Amino acid sequence: MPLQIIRNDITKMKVDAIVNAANNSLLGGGGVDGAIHRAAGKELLAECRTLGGCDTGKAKITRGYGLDAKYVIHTVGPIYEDGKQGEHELLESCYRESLALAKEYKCESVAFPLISAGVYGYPKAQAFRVAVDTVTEFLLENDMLVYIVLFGKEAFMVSEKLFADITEYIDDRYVERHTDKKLEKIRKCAVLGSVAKRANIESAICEASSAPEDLSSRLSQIDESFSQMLLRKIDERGITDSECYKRANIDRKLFSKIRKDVNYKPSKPTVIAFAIALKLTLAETEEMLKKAGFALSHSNKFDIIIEYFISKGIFDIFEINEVLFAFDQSLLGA
Ligand code: AR6
Repeated sequence: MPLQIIRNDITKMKVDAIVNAANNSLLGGGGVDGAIHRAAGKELLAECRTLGGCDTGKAKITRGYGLDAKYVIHTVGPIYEDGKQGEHELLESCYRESLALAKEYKCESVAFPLISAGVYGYPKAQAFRVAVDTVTEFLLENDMLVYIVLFGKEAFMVSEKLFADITEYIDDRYVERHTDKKLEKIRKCAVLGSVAKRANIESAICEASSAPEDLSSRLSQIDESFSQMLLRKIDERGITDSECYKRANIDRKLFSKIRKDVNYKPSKPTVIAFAIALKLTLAETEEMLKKAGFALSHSNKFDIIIEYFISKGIFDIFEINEVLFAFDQSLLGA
């Protein structure tokens, strides 16, 4: 099941468990720790007192009390010095140990803040990378919905170089279209054209329905559906269904719905998520989008960002989602 990156206050998350960036005493503090204790109430501190503290890189679990979450998993991140004191391994361990506890307590959903990325000084972009990589590795073997919750304006994770490249790519394709009056006119004509086209299609449908003997032969000519195309591509790529939906950051249940329903109508981000998982070319992506009634256009940033990654042959859905997130666009997958 998938990884979601969202912007929120973690104390507001309706999940089975939220993770707390605690200290070795487990007796509360500032930052997210303070916010969680305030929202959960005094009983949380009372239970924490019974735990005997926690080592750095380890995790302990309590109930959630006043929170919407059933549990709080308290983990202690490393204090960042210079990156050479085992900080990376300790931080990875925080995520692994927390996820293992969540699994043991049969949590289906869990939300993490960026451990160590506040008072403990871990550079935010690096802390984010560790979070995404460790959670992704866990999700390859386990079914769980994991949120990485960013707070306030934390949208720093995309490297400056990548950010600049994509901004330029967007500018080249998007701004030009929207500032050039001639092109705008052409675009409007195209829209009118498509209205006319639709009118033709509608009249064709009317004709078809007024001639029922013709209808079944017309219907038999309908193209392969989205779901059929998806399953065919999975076979052609020689990957398993689960490899495909995991790479697409798609929930197993949604995948089996698509598998069972030949006429399933997916959303645009879902189609693109599968296109990325299957490493389709731009032309193949367009073809798959068409099956679901969509297209890529240069008049929105989401499409241009997707086009950027596909044309560069970068098919890491989490990397793409980081960028989409940084540009305030919908994310791919569930
Ligand atoms: N929801 C989500 N994220 C938050 C929230 C919130 N309500 N509040 C802060 N963050 P920090 P650490 C983000 O300092 O670096 C405590 O005093 C914040 O922007 O809370 O692991 C403990 O008791 C940052 O990205 O935790 C320890 O002594 C991230 O949460 C020490 O701080 C972690 O920031 C732990 O330091």
